[in-house]
This record gives sequence, C-alpha cells and structure tokens, in this order.
Amino acid sequence: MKHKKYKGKSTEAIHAGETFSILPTAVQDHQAGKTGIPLLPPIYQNSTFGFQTAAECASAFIDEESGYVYTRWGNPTQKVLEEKLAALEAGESALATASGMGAISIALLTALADGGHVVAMETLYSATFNLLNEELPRMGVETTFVDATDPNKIESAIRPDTKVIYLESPTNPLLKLVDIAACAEIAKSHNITSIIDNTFATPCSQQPITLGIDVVLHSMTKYLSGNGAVIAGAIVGKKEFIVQAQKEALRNFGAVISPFNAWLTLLGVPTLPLRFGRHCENALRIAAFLETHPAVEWVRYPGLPSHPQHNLAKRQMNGFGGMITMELKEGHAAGEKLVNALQICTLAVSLGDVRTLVCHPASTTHSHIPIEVRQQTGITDGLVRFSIGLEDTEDIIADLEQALGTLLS
Ligand code: LCS
Repeated sequence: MKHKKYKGKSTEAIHAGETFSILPTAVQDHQAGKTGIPLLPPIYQNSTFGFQTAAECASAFIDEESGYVYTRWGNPTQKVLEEKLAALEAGESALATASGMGAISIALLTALADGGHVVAMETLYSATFNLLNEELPRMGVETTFVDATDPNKIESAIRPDTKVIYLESPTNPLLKLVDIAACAEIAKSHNITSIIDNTFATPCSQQPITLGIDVVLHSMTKYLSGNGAVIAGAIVGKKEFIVQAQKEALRNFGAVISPFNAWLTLLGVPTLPLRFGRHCENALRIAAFLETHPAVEWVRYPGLPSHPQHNLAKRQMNGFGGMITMELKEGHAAGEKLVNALQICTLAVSLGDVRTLVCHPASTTHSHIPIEVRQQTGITDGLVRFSIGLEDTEDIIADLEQALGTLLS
C-alpha cells in the first residue's frame, strides 16, 4: 500500500485512506457522471455482495483485494478506515476489529499460530493480562511476565520457544513506560515478533513501528474514535502479518468490526491530532495541580519530572497523553468520597472520551481481587485514575479542587 506523504498528522488524519477506488459503487457512479465523490465514505451496511456471473464471483474469491464477497472477510467502509490507520501508524497495512480485545486476541493468535511462549510486561490492561494468564495457557501457550521497564529482564526471560514480546506503553493504569526501541531491538536480535498496545499514547505521541516494533494494537474505543460511541480495535503491521491475521484468525474467530462502527470511528479519526493535543495540554496542567494538593500522596504522569521515566518519556513521546494516576493519602475511603464528590468528572470506566472520566479501581473494577494481589500489582486502595477530557482546564481543576477539599475537612 502506498501512502501520500503529508507534512502533518492533522492532514494525514483527514486525507489518508481516501483512495476512492476502494469504494466500488461511488467510483463507478462518479465515473459514469452520475454523482460527485462522497467526501465521507458511505456505510456499506450489507453482509454479502452479489455478482452477475460465476466468473466475476470466482475472480473476487481469488483476488480479494479488488473485490468484496462477504463482510466477515472485508467491507469497503472498513477498508477506508484501515488505510487511514496504516498511514497514521506508519505501517504497511491495518486490520480493524470488533474491539480492542478482538485486536489483541487476533494478533496473538496469528503470531502464535504454531504455539510458543510469550514474554510480556507484568502490568497490562486487566483483560489482556487475563488473556495471557488464563485463556492462552488453556491452549498450551505460556507467558512469562517481567518488569519490562528494564529491557534486560525481557532478554533474560526469552526461551528457545519464545515467539512474542508483548508490551504496553504507557501501561494501564500505572503509566509505566517501556523503552520501545530497546525492546524492539531485543525482539529482532532473537527473531521474535514484538507487539505493543499503543492505545494510551496514540500515533500522535509515538509510532512504535518507526522504532522497530512489528505489530501495533489499538482499542479504537478510546482516543482514535474519541466519541464514546463505539467498541472497536485495530492491528497495524507488515502486510504479510495483516493478511494472515485477516484470512485466518479474524475470519475464523469472527471478531470483525461492523460497517457502522467502522464509519463511526472514521468520524472520529480526523480530529484525533487536534483532540490529542488538547488532552495533553489539559492533563499536564491538571497533573501539576494534583501534585501540589495536600490530600494527594503522589501523582504519575509521564510529563511530570517526578515520573520515574520522565527522561524516556521526553525522548520517546511527542505529547504525554491524557491519562493521570494518583494515590490519595487516606486510601480506600478517600477514593470513594472523592468520586462521589466530583461533579464534572464522570465516574466511568474506559478512557479517551471528550469527557473527563474518573475511576477508583479498589471500589469498582478491582474490588473482587484480593487486597494482597492488588497491592502486588500496584492497584492500591487510594489509587484513582483520570482520563482527562476536553473540557476547559479551569473547570476540571475547580471540580477537582472542591472534591479534594472534602477529603481535608
Ligand atoms: N488495551 C488497553 C490499553 C485498554 O485500556 C483497553 C480497554 C483495551 C485494550 C481493550 O479494549 P476494548 O476491547 O474495550 O475496546 N480499557 C478499558 C479501561 O481501562 N476501562 O474500561 C475498558
């Protein structure tokens, strides 16, 4: 796939993927002089595609790049989105999926098609951890979890049967970073597939493929769509890997994106660079404010000099993102009190929304996990995670100030 080279991310987010030859009806109508070109791709809301002759149908089966047969195998609306994603992540090809977990599962099933062992970052999004720790072992795939903030620990865990190095940076919810270029180098030197979940950073902040990573994953539910309207995911990588993922695991396990969700995501992507810039600006100011508050024990934000990997963040990231994690001095009770007192910040899971979302894992998402296990993985009682939205900074700070104030009285 060839991409036009644009000078900036915003132009790319708006124009990449608009190769109208992949919109069959639109281009035919345009060529026949019947219509102008639709500037927003149509939603091809159909499960199957009809043919006039057996020969036409047979050729679509053989050359799937030029023809569509069945939406589980591909759909023109999905294809426009995929072209845009490949351009944004500087990858050869992309595959949109039904969810972020769909993307992670399909990428792992593809890279582990012949079985093997995984070396993974020890703190990952919880469902990813469950997939590696509970689901894949049932299929004979073992994972060694290591503190990948030290790339040497990855190298030491590699076995002769290791097929995948699996990373997230920044991690959910502790915002730890990995040195992406160093990890990619280790993977290359051992001929192992490197995979990274780039959901928190987005391609506006870092493009792991340009740092040597093989496969980039996204939950497009988050910043890429940005509208809080869809569950969607993406895999970006070499064409050979993407074609294999599409023809084998995706097709057979069925985690396909719906044409409508692909279209809704396409509405969000063009404003990603603009939104991401604002998420970053807001988050940096809010993180600095939180750090000075007497009810707060510590704040983790890659853009703050207090982040243990701030130098790596400055080297590797172009914008530190919209996620902030902090620890309250008074623990569990303070966490509950804070989320109850907030008025603009909304208590909700997920992230990357236009609204500021707040979550207190100990009383919600992680309440069923024994306290010793939570503490081992850093999910402490006073931990609060913010996905800073696009509201005016002053309003978010005022809301935080009044809610944190209730913890001091
Ligand atoms: N990767 C990361 C880093 C995530 O944060 C999530 C979801 C996923 C993958 C899975 O994406 P999905 O299948 O939901 O599209 N993170 C969530 C969170 O922190 N709260 O709710 C969902």
